[in-house]
Amino acid sequence: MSGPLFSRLAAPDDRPALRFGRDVLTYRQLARACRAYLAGLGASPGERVAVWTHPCAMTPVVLAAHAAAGIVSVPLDPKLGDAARAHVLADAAPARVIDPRALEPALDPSGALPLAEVGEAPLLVLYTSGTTGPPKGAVISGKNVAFDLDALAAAWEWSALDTVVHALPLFHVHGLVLGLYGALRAGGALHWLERFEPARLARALGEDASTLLFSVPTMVHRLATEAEEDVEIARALGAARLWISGSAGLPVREHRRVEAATGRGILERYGLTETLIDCAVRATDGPRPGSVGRPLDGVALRLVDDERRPLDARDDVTIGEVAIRGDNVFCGYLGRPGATAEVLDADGWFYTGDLATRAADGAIRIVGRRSTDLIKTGGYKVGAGEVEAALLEDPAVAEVAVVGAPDDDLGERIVAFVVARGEVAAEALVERVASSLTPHKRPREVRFVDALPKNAMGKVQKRRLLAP
Ligand code: MCA
Ligand code: AMP
Repeated sequence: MSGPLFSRLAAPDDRPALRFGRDVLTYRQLARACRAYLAGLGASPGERVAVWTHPCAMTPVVLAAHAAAGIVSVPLDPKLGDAARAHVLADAAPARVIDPRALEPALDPSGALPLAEVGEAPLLVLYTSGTTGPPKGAVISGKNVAFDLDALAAAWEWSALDTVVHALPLFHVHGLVLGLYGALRAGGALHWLERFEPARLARALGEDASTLLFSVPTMVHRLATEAEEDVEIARALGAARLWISGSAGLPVREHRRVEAATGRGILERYGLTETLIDCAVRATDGPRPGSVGRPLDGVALRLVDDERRPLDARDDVTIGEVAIRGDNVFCGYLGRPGATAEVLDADGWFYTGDLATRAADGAIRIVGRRSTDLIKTGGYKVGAGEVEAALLEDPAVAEVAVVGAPDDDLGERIVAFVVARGEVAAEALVERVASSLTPHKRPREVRFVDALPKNAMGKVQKRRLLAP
């Protein structure tokens, strides 16, 4: 794999590259905006620069400029709370922290954009939650990104004619790597919406001839509800060339609702921050509700048992943990060789923690997760441990157990079971998590209990908390 990540920026023309609100940047304008920004930044390739990913026009410009020039981005959730921000900034130790809202958009007409060659060097540090402890920085290389995007382009017949439309945050793989980098690597455009509103998303789909709609299941659920009530929205959703869902499982029920309301289907794909995207239903195969499709070309996938021994079954029944090997697998967790060794073995296999079955044709069905301590809510991964630690900061909280309860809208809803040792309001606990971690990690429900169910070893039995 060689050449620049975004080859259209090497010979920029007047095709649209980025659209945000009323702002449209062509490739020529994007190249000039990147050049002006990079000249002011003065950072060298390989340097780590953190970016507050505020929903503003300069955020994708800054992130594209870094990726093009080989500067390592550390994208930050703009709603990060105090404790989480202190952790990430100490852990990543970026040379600079950029707030794109403070940048003057400028176009520099002189010279060419300095474009880095795609290689093994890091391009991104993405913070992702584990079962315990604070989030870890997953180090992703340029090769990881380029390989994965090219495999996805093949799977979706993704080309320069396509405009990606999404309302996802730019501090995770989905919105950033697939949405922004993917659109630019294909030589097409990204239309980024600053917030998720079904009617605006539907309108945006009507503004370009060939669109790819990227969504998480919570968005699909809400779009289906709107489409059932509004024929214009249904028609707009029906007109997208492809509608993709990922970041969490899309219930078959939601596939059916969308099909009934819009007459079209949704393609699912599956991945993780550490591996980028691993499996996708192919555009040529059409929708396959309940399945995330076959591994991408060049991605090796195994199902393994509890001892990490490969299972050969292709019966769509036998369940194993998904393990992945390929150029898409990350470089490791920043500064954490021990944590990296737990998930990445000496042969290059990455153990995902996801449980799945495999059909005769290799298509994968994700059926669960090894740990009850990882929660996917609204497509965001949240570690029960980090929420529990935040709640235990409250002196009135004696004990706490955080779990993900099934939720029609969010997939899973964060529920905190709290044993209190004094007066404390549920709202105060919710606010504590929102302000120390980030709002999407806040419990949606707090249940005060006299005691937590424990086994003979004194370990909290979370599955019993969830039992009806
Ligand atoms: C609410 N808000 C608060 C509080 N409560 N602010 C401060 N304190 C509080 N206590 C604010 C929120 O910040 C937000 O502000 C607004 O109120 C609504 O928040 P909320 O109810 O949390 O939002 P929601 O309606 O539940 O959001 C649903 C969503 C969101 C839009 C679907 O969950 C989302 O964007 N999900 C995308 C996740 C994603 O990109 N995952 C990819 C991970 P405001 O309205 O201003 O924002 S990458 C990955 O998983 C892999 C690689 C993969 O496969 O993709
Ligand atoms: P993250 O660490 O935020 O990148 O989340 C990765 C996790 O999201 C995976 O380990 C899966 O549990 C989940 N995930 C992503 N896409 C899908 C999907 N299409 N179906 C089921 N789970 C998914």
